[in-house]
Amino acid sequence: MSPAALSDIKVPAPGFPEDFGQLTETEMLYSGAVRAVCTRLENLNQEFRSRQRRSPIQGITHRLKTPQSIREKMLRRGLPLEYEVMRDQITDIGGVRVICSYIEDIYELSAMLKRQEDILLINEKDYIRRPKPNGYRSYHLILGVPIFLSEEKVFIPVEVQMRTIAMEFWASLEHQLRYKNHSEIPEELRRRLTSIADIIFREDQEMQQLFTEISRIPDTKQ
Ligand code: 0O2
Repeated sequence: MSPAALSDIKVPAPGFPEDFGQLTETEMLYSGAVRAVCTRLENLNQEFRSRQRRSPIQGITHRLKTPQSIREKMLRRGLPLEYEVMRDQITDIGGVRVICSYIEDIYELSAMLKRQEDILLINEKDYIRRPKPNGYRSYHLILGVPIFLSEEKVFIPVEVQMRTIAMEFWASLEHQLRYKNHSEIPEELRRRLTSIADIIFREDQEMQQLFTEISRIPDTKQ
């Protein structure tokens, strides 16, 4: 995989999406890219399972950002509602979330994905080593995924979020709390949320340590 600038990514420009139901070309491109990433992850999981007799991936989910949510994000960032701007600036229209068993599985799987030569690495954010101030932890990759059309190859950006079961537990509840509560969450409650994220992370580290130690015990059953 080679690093790429977003400007290297070529996507046809059919117009700004009003509704993915009507805009089949945009939907087709992004959902094709998302499916391709899911398949590659499933293949890696299968290989891992056959070699090490365990699955590093507990679950994979995917989604396409709705046109309304794309619009809101662009307006929030003060961007003009134009297809080319959306294509170049909004890199999480196609999103894949990978829930892993252990922290090290995330790094191993992301390294395997990054080694795939035909995928471009557009961006990488390690919110596990450098969590967000609110405690959010996850490993984000923005990949440029090749899609072969009848006459050309285009690269479509897909955001891959990789996190442990514990990180997912925190992120999904925190997301719900933020969206449920339209008013600002008071500082004291935000501090408590951050402290829960830190506690959860220590448990993740403990589980990783336990796993590593148990893996070193010789297998007498063989
Ligand atoms: P949704 O509803 O999940 O689609 P940037 O301009 O790069 O700083 P961007 O594009 O938000 O900002 O990138 P970032 O920080 O990598 O976040 C991308 C996605 O990660 C978000 O998408 C969320 O899904 C998730 N995320 C980031 N920060 C948090 C957080 O504090 N809590 C939770 N629960 N999720 C987070 P969207 O578009 O914001 O939302």
